[in-house]
Amino acid sequence: MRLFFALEVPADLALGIADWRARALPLAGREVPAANFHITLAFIGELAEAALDTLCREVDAQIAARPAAAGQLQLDQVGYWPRPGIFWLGPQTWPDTLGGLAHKLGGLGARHGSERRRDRFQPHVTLFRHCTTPPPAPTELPQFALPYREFLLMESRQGRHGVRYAPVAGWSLGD
Ligand code: 3AM
Repeated sequence: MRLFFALEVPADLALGIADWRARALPLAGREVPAANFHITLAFIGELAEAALDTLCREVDAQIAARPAAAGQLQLDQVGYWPRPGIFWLGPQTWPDTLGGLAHKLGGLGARHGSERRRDRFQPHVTLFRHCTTPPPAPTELPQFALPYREFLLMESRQGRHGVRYAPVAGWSLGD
């Protein structure tokens, strides 16, 4: 199973973001379908199905030891990372608790063999992949509120019509 931890983008917000993308940005690279919008907290990579229970119990234990808080992100900036060729939408600031959660989940992933990320955590929704040049600034600035009360363990499945993400487990965040 190919897994990652993520915050879900609710369907109505995803449609709003896709509408804004169509209005405010030229087509750049490959458009990510609105149904696939998410905010990755930590990438786990390939995990044997037999190890899934262990991973979930480790997350339970982490959350019990240090509960992470629910919150809200203001998705108000866009960015471009030339190396993966990704154009994204994300917040300029975010709660330390969210960065802490991403760090903890990344640590659990590392225990299961995934590479620890070395770059700074920047929450983001990938809008376009395979961009070879930086897209121009949006003609309309983004301003989307993304409330989050839980995070999910997602499975990435390659289908005939592209990649699809399916939730495998979820954890509520405290107040
Ligand atoms: O949230 P985004 O779209 O930026 O790029 C992949 C996607 O991130 C990333 O995990 C998310 C779900 O697929 N990803 C894929 N392979 C990766 C890897 N080897 C990776 N992130 C880190 N290392």
